[in-house]
Amino acid sequence: MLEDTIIAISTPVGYGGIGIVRLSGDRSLPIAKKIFKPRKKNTEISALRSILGNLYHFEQKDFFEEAYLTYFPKPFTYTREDMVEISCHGSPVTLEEVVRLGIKAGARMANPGEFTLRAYFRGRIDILQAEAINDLIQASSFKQAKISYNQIEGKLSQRTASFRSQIIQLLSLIEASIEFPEENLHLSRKKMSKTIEKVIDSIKRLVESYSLGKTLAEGTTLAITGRANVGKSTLFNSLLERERAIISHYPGTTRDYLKESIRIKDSIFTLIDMAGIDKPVHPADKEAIKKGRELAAHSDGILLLFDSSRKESLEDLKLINKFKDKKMLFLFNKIDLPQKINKSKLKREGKNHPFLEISALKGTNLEKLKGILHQLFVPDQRQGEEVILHLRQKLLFEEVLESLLEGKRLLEEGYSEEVIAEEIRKALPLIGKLTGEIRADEVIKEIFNRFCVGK
Ligand SMILES: Nc1nc2c(ncn2[C@@H]2O[C@H](COP(=O)(O)OP(=O)(O)OP(=O)(O)O)[C@@H](O)[C@H]2O)c(=O)[nH]1
Ligand SMILES: [Mg+2]
Repeated sequence: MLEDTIIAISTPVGYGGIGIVRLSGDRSLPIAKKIFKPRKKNTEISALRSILGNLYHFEQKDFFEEAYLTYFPKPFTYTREDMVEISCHGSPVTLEEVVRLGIKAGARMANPGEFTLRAYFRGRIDILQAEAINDLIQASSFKQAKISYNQIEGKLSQRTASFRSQIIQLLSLIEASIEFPEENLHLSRKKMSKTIEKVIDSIKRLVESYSLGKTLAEGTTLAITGRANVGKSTLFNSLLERERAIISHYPGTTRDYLKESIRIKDSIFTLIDMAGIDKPVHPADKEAIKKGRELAAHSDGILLLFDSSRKESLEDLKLINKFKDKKMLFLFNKIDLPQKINKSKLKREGKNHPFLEISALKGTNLEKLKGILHQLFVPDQRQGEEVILHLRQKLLFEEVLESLLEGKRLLEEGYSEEVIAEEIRKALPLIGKLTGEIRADEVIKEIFNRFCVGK
């Protein structure tokens, strides 16, 4: 597998100003030379320089495109192998023909993420860095892209390595006291306890950073719910700044749900507009209401709308109760009209849920609403601290944490050093799994399958 020379289009599918075909492996240059001919006859292809030339069709025996070729000799390349990049116009048919000819000349079509997989197999990057490369490419905000860039540079890997060395240090401290029990036992126990607490604290913070990581990577899903006719679709459209949903003064206008995303500052919010949760009138309402309840229950948060130009009803109270355990913001809509709703009663019913008065129609307080949404749903990033973006990483760090916490407990309860050491040592293979030092084929397959071909 690793001996093959691989080839793929590295630029996105579709038409573009420029398209790039990449090769990696020992035969990259000889294969590329069959397709690419320098414009100036007898030009030596020197390393790390773009050379102008033409693409040669060795089956049809003629030229078909202008191109630049750049040769990157190993070992200081993306994959640590010899690499070649051919850039020409971003025409899908031409690029595909280049790949086809490359394969005819001895290359193999690359699998998704195989260039990066090679960088990992050849030890240039670890799994944390490989994950970060894909994160950077698919980042939904600049903030997330910057976090991923730092991880590609190795910040998270270094942090993880420092946990490992602190744990090893701790183990040697414990082992020393097994071997020389006559040394000041009390003192060393205190020292052990301090060291372990320090590591626990840093790992805890890292685990906590996942809530920000998840928000940045996946965005926040908000369900706009409330009774029929309260102005859900009007709010949905106003936040999107376009007429996406149909609005009418008849209750029951929206039946199928609508889902669209907006960006607030550095984060993506996916808004769901849905049918009003009310007494069904039409047979289709029943299904729509059921769907609405489900969507609301699975969202990250709820915008519960009330029509404040009308008296509150039992249905409003039911809705508050139904979602009281979720992150929820009360929105008193239609404040441009004479107010009839008993806001304090509803607020009391909702206990700690924040609220805001808006007019979805006139746009009153919508900027404020965006600010509150960001504040409520996007956790803060601690200055200079790493953020983890993957559940895989979070779960493994949590396991590390568990074994350290258990070690700490055993230490405090006066268990023998052997027992404590055995518990703490469990953390080491977990760290190996995190960085990919311990290779789990399933995990690797899953990670690299998320990549595009050509990366
Ligand atoms: N005056 C005023 N009218 C509003 C406001 N928001 C919505 N409306 C009106 O209320 C009516 C219902 O609005 P929609 O956005 O369709 O309400 P909905 O909650 O989506 O209704 P359903 O889809 O039927 O559940 C329309 O006539 C809107 O113009 C507001 O802030 N002020
Ligand atoms: Mg609607």
